[in-house]
Amino acid sequence: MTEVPSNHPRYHSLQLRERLVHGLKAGLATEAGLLAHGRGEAFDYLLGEKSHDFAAEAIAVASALLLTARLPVFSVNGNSASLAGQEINELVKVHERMVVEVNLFHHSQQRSSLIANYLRELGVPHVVESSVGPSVALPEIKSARRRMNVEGLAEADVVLVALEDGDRCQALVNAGRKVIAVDLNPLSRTAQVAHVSIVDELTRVLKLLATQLKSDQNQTPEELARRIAAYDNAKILDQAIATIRRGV
Ligand code: PTJ
Repeated sequence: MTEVPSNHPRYHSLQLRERLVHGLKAGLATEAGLLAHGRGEAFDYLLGEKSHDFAAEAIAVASALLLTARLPVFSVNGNSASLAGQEINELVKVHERMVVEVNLFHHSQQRSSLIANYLRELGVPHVVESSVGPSVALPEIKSARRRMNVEGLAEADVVLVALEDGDRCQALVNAGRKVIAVDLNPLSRTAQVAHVSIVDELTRVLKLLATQLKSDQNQTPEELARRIAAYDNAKILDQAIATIRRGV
């Protein structure tokens, strides 16, 4: 790993790059994942590489949805695992009912199992793979990604996706799931079709979400439901786009 001096002005961004390169070498991520990361970096640069109020508002609603869900599932791919394995582990520790399901765009069984085992070794308690064990097909999707594990996505009512492709996000919405998406690009189809779009960088989001879940644990279901009902995702996306325009 390249040593990034901690006083470098873009230390965090460069560290994330190193995490992804390491993930690629370890077989967790793909070469295409590097390109997806570069796109994310560009949007993060325009957003000032910091979390904004529109992300905080979306995170508060995400927390309410995840806490009131019957079965919350976090759909994890190679980039998410490489960038944020530790943050995923910390998140599920504060919301123990959350299932982590490995679901890949560029599917190979070897990589899926490698990611699942990597997360288990970090301490994530409930990891399943879309491609292992009984599953149900997600309508509209033709590739291997259509599989939904019966212990996870098949039964989920609330799904957290990160760095997701638009087709699958749309298919999950059409299949009745409440979808929370983490995506730095507010114009992406994923961000546009999700119910709650968190326009912010994944590792920052997961830390903020863990803190929010902790502080919401004693909120009443009525208060959480009020928060969800008052939320307007179109307004959040507009604010993110306006912030990028100002950044330019
Ligand atoms: O591991 P696999 O095979 O499942 O593949 C995963 C990738 C990410 C390669 C695949 O899902 C993909 O190609 O994704 P896209 O369609 O390029 O979408 C990725 C989106 O995530 C883009 O809108 C990026 O701007 C955004 N993004 C990239 N890095 C981050 C991010 N958003 C938040 N945090 C990031 N670190």
